[in-house]
Amino acid sequence: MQNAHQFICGKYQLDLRRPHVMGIVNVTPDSFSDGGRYASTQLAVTHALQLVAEGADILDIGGESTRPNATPVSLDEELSRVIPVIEQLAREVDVPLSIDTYKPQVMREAVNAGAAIINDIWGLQQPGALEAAAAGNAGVCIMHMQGTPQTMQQEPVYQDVVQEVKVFLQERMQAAEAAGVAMERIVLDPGFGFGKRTVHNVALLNHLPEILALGRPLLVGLSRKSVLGQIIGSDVHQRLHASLAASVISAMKGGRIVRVHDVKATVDALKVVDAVVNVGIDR
Ligand code: 7PM
Repeated sequence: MQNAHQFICGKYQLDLRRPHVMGIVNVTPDSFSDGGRYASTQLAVTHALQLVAEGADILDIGGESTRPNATPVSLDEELSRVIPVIEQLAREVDVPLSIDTYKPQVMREAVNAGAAIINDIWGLQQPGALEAAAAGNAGVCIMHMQGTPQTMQQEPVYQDVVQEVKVFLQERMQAAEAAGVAMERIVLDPGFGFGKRTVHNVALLNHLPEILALGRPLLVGLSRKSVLGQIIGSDVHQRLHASLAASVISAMKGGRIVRVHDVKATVDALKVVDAVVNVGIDR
């Protein structure tokens, strides 16, 4: 497939033949002090700058509204969390900023503030989301989810998880294109942990190449997720090594962007993958 590795997002044109690392930046109210909005903005910005120093290629900024089981965050609250962070980072770093939201108005204001990627766990299914994504020139990550964040882990059922995720992503990719989002602006994400049991997550990772056949780069988010806890039997703070294994497998199976908490370790691991896959082809 021609240019299946090229990802256009805002002013950036990423060559995803090298696996890219997306660092996670959560903007949450600072529960430990009374510092208010300014303090949580500065905490998030400082963390983001650290991730860039560690080699993050992309930053994913989220106001927590998309986290499974999270208390829903109002539109105004989400905007007041993420917009100041995006504005400041847009001035201070030269990597694409991604906004993790499903709300069309957050998409629009984030892009106006300097975001180059819209990361939507709802796959642009909310009313107005397709139009909001098409309005600017941001890249878009379309993710698969079965159910809703409140109910999705109750009893996820699939006949054929790989095929069902693939059909969904194909349909949403076509809907985005019909709405005016150029193919080069789209990446796809199987949505690990979003309405999937361990068997489903493992099957999706193993069969990533089938989803890659849709012709667009794949983003994979497995960092610290409970599927890894299920496999290794340890809590969320002891999942670094399992997360690195997942990133390496993802990249070797064709995943082009990995969304992670632990940037430096992931950058190092993926340099080894790149050296073998893209550099070690001579013989
Ligand atoms: C609790 C459970 C807290 C899960 C946070 C999470 C993805 C994402 C998230 C992903 C894309 C997390 C997740 N996961 N966006 N947002 N892909 N595109 O681990 O896999 O951060 S939230």
